[in-house]
Amino acid sequence: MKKGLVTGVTGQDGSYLVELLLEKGYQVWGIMRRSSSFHTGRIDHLYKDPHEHPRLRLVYGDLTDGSNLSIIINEIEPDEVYNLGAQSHVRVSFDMPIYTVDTDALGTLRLLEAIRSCNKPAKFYQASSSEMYGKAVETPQTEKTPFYPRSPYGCAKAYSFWQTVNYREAYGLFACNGILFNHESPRRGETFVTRKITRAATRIKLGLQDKLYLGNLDAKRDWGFAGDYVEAMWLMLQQDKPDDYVVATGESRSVREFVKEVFDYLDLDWQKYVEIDPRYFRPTEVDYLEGDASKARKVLKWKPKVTFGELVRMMTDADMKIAEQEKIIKEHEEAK
Ligand code: NAP
Ligand code: F7E
Repeated sequence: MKKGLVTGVTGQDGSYLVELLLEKGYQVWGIMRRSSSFHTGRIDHLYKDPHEHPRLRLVYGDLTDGSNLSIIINEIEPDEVYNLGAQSHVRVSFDMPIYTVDTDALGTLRLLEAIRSCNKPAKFYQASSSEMYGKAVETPQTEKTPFYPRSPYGCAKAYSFWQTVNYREAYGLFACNGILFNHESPRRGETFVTRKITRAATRIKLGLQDKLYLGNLDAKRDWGFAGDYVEAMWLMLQQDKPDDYVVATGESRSVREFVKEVFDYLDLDWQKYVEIDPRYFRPTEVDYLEGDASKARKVLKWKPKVTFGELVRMMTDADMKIAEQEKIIKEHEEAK
């Protein structure tokens, strides 16, 4: 049985990747940070009943603690390591640049070092990001497009990208970068723009909220579905040779278009509810990203299955269910 180790197991992608690895018959270990409150909501359905999924185990660890990572890797001796753990919020990375770099850049290096010093080094997947293209020098972006990061997050991810390439070339590690463009789902963190919009719009529809405050509506992103993208991660580690791949839909839309699509679906006029709050602007913005995933399509035989419209409806429907529950609770409280 193959052994997979996932950092960032409690995050959006971690949850979809664990589902995929379990489906494929892996024994999976997830590295989880210690927290004062529960934060396993995205994987509870996989983990809560250990009889149902005895092949998923969680261990405490942190990308800022190299000795802990070494111990975990040496004990488990995984066949594949997926490094999905990160301080993944671009806006927050301007507020916490040192922590972001410690986790997202040095954290990767700590993990690579732990793998390199193992008797049987694992295959390695690095969660690289389209944020590395930043102020993009060409459109669409491919594996050959030079990086121009525009945030501490983007800079940290560019560092990790090159460390991954260098460990492959210097030590022969089977190490791959997936350069993933934005991918969303009903499990997306609520402060990323897509989920913020679907949460607010469904609450507005049910009278639970009056306004939605956003920043730059002109930014354009290539948005796909997280469930499709974790499949590309796995495929990279099943190839004969390690390499780097762009994973994207090839279609780019503005934040404004995303807002309109969601509000139209709910039969609401978005202009009545959306207001601009400069607090959400970034010191340096990434204006326009659009990926060219031809290489992944050709070599990995990967392609996205969920369309933009389907993604919007999937997220809005899921958030409508949450809003409906919130409304019941609110009415219950008011009736007391
Ligand atoms: P996410 O939902 O924010 O999940 C991040 C995960 O990393 C969480 O499990 C978090 O744990 C964990 N983490 C944070 N700091 C850590 C630390 N110091 N040590 C160990 N774990 C830590 O992000 P995601 O959307 O799933 O993204 C997964 C990865 O892909 C990230 O590396 C992200 O930067 C990258 N990426 C994402 C996208 C995208 O569009 N989603 C695109 C390109 C690349 P807690 O639950 O405890 O917070
Ligand atoms: O912002 C604009 C904002 O925070 C998208 C991460 O997963 O994808 C993600 O990073 C755009 C930006 O994602 C609000 O200025 C407007 O232009 O949803 P986001 P991101 O910054 O693209 C990449 C690929 C990653 O790797 C990251 O880990 O939307 N925007 N108004 C807003 N953004 C937020 N968050 N909130 C707003 O109110």
